[in-house]
Amino acid sequence: MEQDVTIELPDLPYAMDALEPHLSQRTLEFHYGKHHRGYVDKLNAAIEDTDYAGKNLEEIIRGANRASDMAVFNNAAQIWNHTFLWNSMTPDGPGEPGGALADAINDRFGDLEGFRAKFKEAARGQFGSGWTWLVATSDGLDVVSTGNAGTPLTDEVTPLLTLDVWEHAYYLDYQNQRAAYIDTFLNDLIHWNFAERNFDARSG
Ligand code: MN3
Repeated sequence: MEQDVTIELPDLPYAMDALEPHLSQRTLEFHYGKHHRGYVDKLNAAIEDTDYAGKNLEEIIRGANRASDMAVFNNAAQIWNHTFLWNSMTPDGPGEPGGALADAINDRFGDLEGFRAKFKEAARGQFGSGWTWLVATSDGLDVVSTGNAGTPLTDEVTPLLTLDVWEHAYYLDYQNQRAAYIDTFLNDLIHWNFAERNFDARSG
């Protein structure tokens, strides 16, 4: 019998060219259209006829991580991380954080510039491939990085924003200039309303 539930590639929340001139249509065509879609195709192939089939993405990530099933975990986490990435950026940026999140940023980082400096340092310092995140913990905010497909979804924190620092995320537009790509994210693309919604909805 065919599985009626498979993991699907979510739509991009904007058009392929919507983040220009900061990120090109060509980057999104590859990054969303090839890389993100590729993780979906690989995960669906990997979970076919297994106990993972029919589970949702978060269940697969949490279950696979504990079982050390790395191929399933890596593809599932990359799908989740990329969907979170697209939502962490907006063509209507940059804007500024508001509400309780703005207060939490000031408490933890001094001000918005302090947050940007901390995030940039972490994203530049991530060796090789990975992700940098703004997360809410039980004591406030933190900036963390995860290697490869790592995701804070498996930790006791609430992800608020992420930036993909794999080279495939920026190479077509910025070549090896990761710092310039990070600055563009921080200054032009961050979707603060998305972070605020995640912060206000946190459970801890
Ligand atoms: Mn990527």
